[in-house]
Amino acid sequence: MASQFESGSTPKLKPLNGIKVEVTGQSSGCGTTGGAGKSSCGSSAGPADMPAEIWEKVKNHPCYSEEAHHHFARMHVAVAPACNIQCNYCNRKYDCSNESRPGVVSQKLTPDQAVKKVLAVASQIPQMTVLGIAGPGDALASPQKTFETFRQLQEKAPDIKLCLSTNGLALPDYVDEICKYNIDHVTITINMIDADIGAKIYPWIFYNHKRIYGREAAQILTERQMLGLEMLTARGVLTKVNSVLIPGVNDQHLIEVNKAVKARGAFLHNIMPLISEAEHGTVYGLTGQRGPSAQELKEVQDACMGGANLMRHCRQCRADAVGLLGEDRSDEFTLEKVEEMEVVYDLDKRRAYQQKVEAQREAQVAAKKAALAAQQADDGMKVLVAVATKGQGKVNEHFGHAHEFQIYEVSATGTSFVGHRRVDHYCQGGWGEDDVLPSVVTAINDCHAVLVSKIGNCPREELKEAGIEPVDAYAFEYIEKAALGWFADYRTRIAKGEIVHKERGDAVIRQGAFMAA
Ligand code: CLF
Ligand code: SF4
Repeated sequence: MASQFESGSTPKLKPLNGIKVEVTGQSSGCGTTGGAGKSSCGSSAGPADMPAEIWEKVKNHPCYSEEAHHHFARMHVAVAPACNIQCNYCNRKYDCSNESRPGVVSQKLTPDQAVKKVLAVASQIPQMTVLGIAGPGDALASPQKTFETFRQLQEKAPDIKLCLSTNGLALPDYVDEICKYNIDHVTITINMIDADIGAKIYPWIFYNHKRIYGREAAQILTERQMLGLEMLTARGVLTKVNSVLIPGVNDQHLIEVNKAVKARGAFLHNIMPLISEAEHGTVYGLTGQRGPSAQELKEVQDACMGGANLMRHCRQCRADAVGLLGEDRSDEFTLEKVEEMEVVYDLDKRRAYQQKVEAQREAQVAAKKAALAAQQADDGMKVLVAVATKGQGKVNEHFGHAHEFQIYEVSATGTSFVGHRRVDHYCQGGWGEDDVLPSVVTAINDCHAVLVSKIGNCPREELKEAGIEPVDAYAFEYIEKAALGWFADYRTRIAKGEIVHKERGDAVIRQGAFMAA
């Protein structure tokens, strides 16, 4: 399939299966122009490197802008229970798309219930800017429920961006509807463009009223996905492609997928690790298909630099997630609780709050620029650091309270977000949990330092022994400023002969998330 189109700034798209598609308006976004495909663009860049109208669409979207994800929240409503394909990494007995916490029961909602919930969340969490429908099945396999929810929200909550996630099989049939309801952001999960590879990922699809198996199913799926992507691009809808990295199945192939989706106008490409714990009961889980290590994931992502812009801050959310990425406040908004809430959807209050957030975000960018200006000359050194944060772009979380660490690559030329690592809380009710510490060390084992707001003596010593420097000197500073400050100090200590720089090893991506959107 990769040979079906040519790379370059004006891709020539070969009709798929005899369907001729004219792609116009390809140049709306930086990821769609066939430019350099800078990784910063679309993930953290500002108006300087993208057209103003695209920046308007992405600047408050926590998934489409890495910078925004520190400040703005999203929520999902689980209105779409059915699915029209089977992925080997999914078992919806739990909660669609690889819910990794067996026993967690999400509430499936009617459109009316969903709208009520969105308004309740919007009134309590003013930084919630995006509503996504990401399952628990496929948003377009239950089109009435999905579009009825969007229709009502477009009227009742006009400042909330609408976002939809799909496997793409039904997508070409619903592009008009997507445009009709101003759904500006669509995610398509595309794991392959080669039906032989697809047959190892998808046992069947349900298409044109029948179940189709194996290679034939995968061929139809890839054609429909590419067609849907082209149609959305032609209509100016911002698209993100999610891919699940399955070692030995599609790892190297994802580089071809990246080129293919870029050529068809995808704005972002999000390569996520396979989650395949046996207890989830998925085909991959039961057959022992492993997920990638942190280094394997980063290698494929790095190999895609220069293609479609990359998203690396995905948290593989639940289909009913509420809050900042990596945070789950859905328990606060169960149907029962929403019923009892006084819901006041105050647009002015929401806007005022968001302006405050915007000012904070600008301060973060300014702090980063100042820290960069203070760096010594670049000698090519790059290291990873882990950061404990609970939002606002700051190092503001206690080591023992962190349920994830954000990983940044730091050099004299800047910082870039690499990913996050989930961990169990080290601190359990005031006491450090010794059993947990080794798993935290394994999760950030590729890092030279961990930046926290506070850390106790016991974990401090154990981290040092593992070769990871615990750092609380930058508590409550903006992350980039803190990381660059520590890096400058680290290099100074090396130059003075106080320490010796050593390479770090690989890290383990903890299984325990979810693959929707
Ligand atoms: Fe939801 Fe997806 Fe929209 Fe975001 S999630 S529908 S684009 S609002 Fe985001 Fe969650 Fe990753 Fe999805 S972090 S799983 S990419
Ligand atoms: Fe369907 Fe999503 Fe599950 Fe795949 S992961 S089978 S698309 S619900």
